[in-house]
Amino acid sequence: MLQRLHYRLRRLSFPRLTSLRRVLLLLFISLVVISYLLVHITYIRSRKNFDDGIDKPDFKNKADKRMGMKDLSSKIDFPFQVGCRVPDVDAPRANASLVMLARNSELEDVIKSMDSLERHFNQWFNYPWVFLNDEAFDEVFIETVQRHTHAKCDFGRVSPDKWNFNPDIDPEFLKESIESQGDRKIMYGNMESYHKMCRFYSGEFFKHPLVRRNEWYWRVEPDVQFFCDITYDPFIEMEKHKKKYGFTVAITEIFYSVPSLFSATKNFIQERGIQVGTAWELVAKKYGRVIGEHAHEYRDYEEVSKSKFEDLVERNLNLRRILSKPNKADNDLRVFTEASPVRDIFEESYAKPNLFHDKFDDEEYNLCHFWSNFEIARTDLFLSDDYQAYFDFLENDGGFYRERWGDAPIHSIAVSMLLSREELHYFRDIGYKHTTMGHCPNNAPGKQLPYKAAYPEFSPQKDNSIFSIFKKSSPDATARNGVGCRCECPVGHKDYEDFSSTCIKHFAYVMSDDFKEQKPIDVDKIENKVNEKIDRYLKLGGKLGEHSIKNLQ
Ligand SMILES: Nc1nc2c(ncn2[C@@H]2O[C@H](COP(=O)(O)OP(=O)(O)OP(=O)(O)O)[C@@H](O)[C@H]2O)c(=O)[nH]1
Ligand SMILES: *[C@@H]1O[C@H](CO)[C@@H](O)[C@H](O)[C@H]1NC(C)=O
Ligand SMILES: [Mg+2]
Repeated sequence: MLQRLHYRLRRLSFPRLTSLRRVLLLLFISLVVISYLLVHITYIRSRKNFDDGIDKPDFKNKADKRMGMKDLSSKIDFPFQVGCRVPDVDAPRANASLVMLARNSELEDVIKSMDSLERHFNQWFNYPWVFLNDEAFDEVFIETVQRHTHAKCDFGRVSPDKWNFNPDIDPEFLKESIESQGDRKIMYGNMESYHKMCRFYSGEFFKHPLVRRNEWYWRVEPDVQFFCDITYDPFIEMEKHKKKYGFTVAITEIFYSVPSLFSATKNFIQERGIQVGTAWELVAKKYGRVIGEHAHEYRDYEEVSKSKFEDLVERNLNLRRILSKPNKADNDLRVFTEASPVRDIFEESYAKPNLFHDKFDDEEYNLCHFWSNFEIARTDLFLSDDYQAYFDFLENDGGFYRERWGDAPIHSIAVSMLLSREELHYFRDIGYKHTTMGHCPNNAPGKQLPYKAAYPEFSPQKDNSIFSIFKKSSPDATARNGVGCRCECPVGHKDYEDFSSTCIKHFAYVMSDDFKEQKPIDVDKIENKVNEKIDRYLKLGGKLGEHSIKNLQ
């Protein structure tokens, strides 16, 4: 056997090399070895920096205006832990499970998610896993999954009557509706199973005995990754801070998947007499705020800043004055159009085209939703009479097949409708990725601790391969406002906070200390104020429309 191997190797050996070639080959090999060592040392160094917790804030970064660099904390919501703590492995646990819906065929991706969550969190906390499937899990699935955790695993079957659409729906109509969404190229629109999955996660999920047996659930999906160590118990912290729903990523929904979800919701709110709370502004965009005699001139400008709005008022008032002058000179208008800094208003339109109207009572869905493939939430929130009535209402509406309503926008609209702002939580410190999108926070400067595995298979040596440096990079450990614990982000990671920031920006705004519910814009009042300023400007010798009077005291 060995001899044969030896023989084969000899046959493979190089032809005779000239001495020059030998030298070149030697040089090449030593180059490879040296660069290997260099990269390795840098890697170990960067790792050591984390472990020693010697990261120092670097204030030269102050100019960086990216969302990811901002402090998003407020009095009502902030990370439960900035940086690391020593996991309290003996503390009492919450009444909670980690829950994943999966098919037998997804085993590999299921394991990926499990390994990642076990490594970054559950090795210290040992929360039980629950797996759900609309078919029976096979032996291989059950055995393999159990080998990847020290915690208990339970396997549940979703019965056909809970998984399938109501048999009273005309099957022809159902088929046609779903197929037509494929024709219109709505992402996943023509996959019946996808519609069923969304419907399941919207309502039946919470009623499953293996979910409702717990006060809390952490939803996990196959093929997700965690980047930071979660060294505290998120359920216990949620409880302590009276939170009911937590997320890691908030992005905008594809409009065409939910064209009538919001108006259906508004119907439900009216029918059931729901009093929406302070969280409603997270999803509801309000229109019709402009009031006053000349309100019609400003309907499309509700969104512009206060100072731009005043520019508009000033322009209109100037125009009105010029046009009402008994002997107006051509010059009056010329000054106004050529020299005035408010001239650009003529060229620029602040009004966004409103092509898709889902408006109802002057409100519109802003399409923001919490990505529901990660959720840490109270089960009873979704088992409440109000939520279940909402689900039944949506079910009767038919949007789960007529359109492609996702469980993410439904959960998001529901928590915004039923909760107050204080009850929502952004797990900004949890680095997370599914498919192409994700979040990986900066590490908290000076608040890192050495990593200590709870089981040998998670010891750092196991993960010390030279190649891991090409897959991971530690995010800027000196960045301002970092919150993460030992985060290692994929090389080239683009954070959704920086690259798809509309919704998280809006969330941070609604949660901020100085957030106020949007008040009406009273044009009469603004006109009076601006008119006074124009009068004063003219008295000082100014010409109508010549300068913006904004900076006049
Ligand atoms: N058991 C079972 N699970 C399903 C079925 N359809 C979806 N799922 C589960 O639900 C998860 C989400 O479905 P996906 O099709 O991945 O939907 P998604 O995450 O919105 O889409 P991607 O971004 O493409 O991953 C899957 O990973 C499965 O675990 C199904 O028919 N049966
Ligand atoms: C966990 O919570 C569920 C649902 O609220 C409850 O029925 C159950 O008794 C609780 N279990 C324990 C051990 O407290
Ligand atoms: Mg998926």
